[in-house]
Amino acid sequence: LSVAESASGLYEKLLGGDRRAAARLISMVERGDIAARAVLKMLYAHTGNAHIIGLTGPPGSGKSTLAGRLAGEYLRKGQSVGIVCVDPTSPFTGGALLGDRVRMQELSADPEVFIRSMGTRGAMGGLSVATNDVIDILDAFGKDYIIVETVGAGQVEIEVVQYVHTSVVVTMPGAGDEIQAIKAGILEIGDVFVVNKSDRQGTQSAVADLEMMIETAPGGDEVCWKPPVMCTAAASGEGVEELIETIEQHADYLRMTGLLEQKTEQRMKAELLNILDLRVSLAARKALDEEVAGKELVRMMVARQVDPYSAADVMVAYLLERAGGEEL
Ligand SMILES: Nc1nc2c(ncn2[C@@H]2O[C@H](COP(=O)(O)OP(=O)(O)OP(=O)(O)O)[C@@H](O)[C@H]2O)c(=O)[nH]1
Ligand SMILES: [Mg+2]
Repeated sequence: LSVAESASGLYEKLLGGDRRAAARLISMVERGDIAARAVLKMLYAHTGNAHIIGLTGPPGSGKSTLAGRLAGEYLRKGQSVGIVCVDPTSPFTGGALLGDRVRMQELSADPEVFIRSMGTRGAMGGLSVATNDVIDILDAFGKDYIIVETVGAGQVEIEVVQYVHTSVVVTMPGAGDEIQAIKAGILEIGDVFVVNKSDRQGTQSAVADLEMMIETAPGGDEVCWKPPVMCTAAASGEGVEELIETIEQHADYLRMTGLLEQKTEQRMKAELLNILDLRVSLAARKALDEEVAGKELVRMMVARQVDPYSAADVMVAYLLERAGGEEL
């Protein structure tokens, strides 16, 4: 089977609603198989219809449980859902779901839900690129909602939030340190805040803390959307319907204000930059590790005949020269 043949075959099947084709393509993306690119190129014209929801927040706050509940609720309303779990702290899982995500496993049997779990990839930036690819695949596959769960705080989380339309930050009562962490980084990126595990003590004070932070956040006055703080008990499903309504309101807000287009533009730019970062750095690494010209350059640096900046000039010119080729 030639690559071109299987690419268009896969493309046809995927658009025809073949789940296995979608799963196959996603696995290719997860493996970093560049043959996926040909299909992704064809699929792109069919993307842009899904509403993308991000779930971020401290470990154990209930993001996966909430994702499952949201998906269940959307299904009940006759809408289809894809779920992507991005976990930069775990090794590449090959799409397997972690053992504790029982409810997710249950859901994954439903043909209208599609769940994938993405772990760390070898290359820097690879996870962001792969995540974006999977979002595009699920979007082209016709999912109405795509839920992206990111585990753990940090750079990846903030990066992934660039790809979502509505960013939901999930925390829980009594997580004082976690709320501090939110204050430090995630406050700026939340469109909706959720205090999950509202069946536990301390829910009201967690809500008050968050509301206070939002109130005093810099720049808060100029925007029309004030991030609401909501309560859910994902375990029992309480508050999930209200959360869905709020997500809908945020989607309407984005559409009415033209912010949706702005967000999309931002996402496209980030997507392109991520791909470029990855490809350029991979090509540079390969040249330095394996090619005569690259090895020679390093040798000259060792001999103090070339400084790192001049070496970079040489390398950029070298890479640009063959930028039209397949390798970059
Ligand atoms: N009491 C209570 N427990 C909950 C609720 N929602 C989730 N949990 C429990 O909290 C634990 C963590 O839930 P997860 O959904 O795995 O949390 P998570 O944020 O996805 O966790 P990581 O992906 O590991 O960061 C599980 O044992 C859940 O059963 C809730 O509303 N109330
Ligand atoms: Mg989880």
